Amino acid sequence: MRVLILGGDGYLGWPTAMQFSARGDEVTVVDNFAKRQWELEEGIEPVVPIPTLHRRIARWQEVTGKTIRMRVGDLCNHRFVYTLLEETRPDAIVHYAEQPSAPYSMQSRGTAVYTQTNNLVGTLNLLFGIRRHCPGVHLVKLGTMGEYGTPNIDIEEGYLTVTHNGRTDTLPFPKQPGSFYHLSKVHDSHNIAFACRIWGLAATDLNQGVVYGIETAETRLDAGLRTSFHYDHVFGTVLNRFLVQAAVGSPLTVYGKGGQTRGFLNLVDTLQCIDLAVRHPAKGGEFRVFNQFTEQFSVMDLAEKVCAAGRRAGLAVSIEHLPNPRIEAETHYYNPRHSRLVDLGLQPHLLTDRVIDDLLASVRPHAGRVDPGAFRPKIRWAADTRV
Ligand code: USQ
Repeated sequence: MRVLILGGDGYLGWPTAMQFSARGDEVTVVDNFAKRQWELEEGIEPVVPIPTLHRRIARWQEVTGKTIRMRVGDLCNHRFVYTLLEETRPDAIVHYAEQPSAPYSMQSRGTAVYTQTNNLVGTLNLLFGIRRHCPGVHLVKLGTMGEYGTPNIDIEEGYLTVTHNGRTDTLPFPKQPGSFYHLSKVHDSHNIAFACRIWGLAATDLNQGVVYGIETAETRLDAGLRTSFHYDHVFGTVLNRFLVQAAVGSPLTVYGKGGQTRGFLNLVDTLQCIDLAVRHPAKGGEFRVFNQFTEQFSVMDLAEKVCAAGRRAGLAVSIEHLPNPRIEAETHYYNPRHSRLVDLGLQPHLLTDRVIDDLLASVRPHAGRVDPGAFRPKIRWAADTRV
């Protein structure tokens, strides 16, 4: 199968590319290295230095004998997208190539406009490129559980059947996202659903929860194949941040009460879900939605798990409740359905004590490189938001 991985230099994109290549698929990765520019802007670095994509691809070839092809370019340039699709003729496209940080999008008018322009225009160019050059391709698009927000009812997988004034229909589940980034994913979902409806394209929208973890079967093969792992207040996600904070003896930064509950999944399960979605494609005209996470936790549940793992490892770990820089419910109902990927065969790797101990052990050797100044949140949703 010919697979195109958009955003192939990133935390999820690079391990995904290696997994498909390892299984014998013909893989092309695409990136414009925008994330490396955002890191420079924010003055932050991944916990371990990440070699260039060129060097990682060369290393992959040395270690496995397999070839990953690369195209450098920006999806916001439609000519680049059209040429890419015309020349590679993919069977499946996995689309990660978006600005993924909620705090980054809430930093200023400029970063909000950039996030939505970058994410929406890139995806729109892709949809037009698919229609023109490969209308039969299966588009697997990374969305987010954050599209739904935290409604006071059960969250379904994409659609809700509603009876109103005696009539019944199945409609897109209502969306109440919590940042301009999460909103960009909602707008993308609408654009992709529309393209499926009017042009008969085939797409799977993966509403993914918060990912944690640093290693996959392929990153373990060689230190030069590592993926980018962030612990800073802009790109670091909550459990990854807590693990690094614990490793260096900094208090865990719980925002507000910590009752915020989200769906979570291990990086290795992200790869499993992508593989399942690609191997079981949506049909022409279908806009298929899966909720992609394996279990749910509150922020305090995670902080307590990391404290306990710290104790088992002989580390003194404490929790600090910081004023919440975000505007979000700190105690709320949360019950999203997530059975469609399990129906396809997903076998979850859950967050057991053993797993969390291994995660902590894998970040500890890098403690000397950590900048504790990157832990404290500096971007606020309101009040002093720069305009
Ligand atoms: N939080 C803390 N302390 C921290 C960091 C975060 O209490 O040090 C809290 C946040 O306030 C929030 C929750 O933890 O309530 C999750 O925050 P996060 O930064 O881990 O995740 P989020 O901003 O929601 O975004 C991340 C990814 C994004 C993806 C999303 C999935 O950056 O790309 O779409 O997770 S989901 O959350 O399900 O929407």
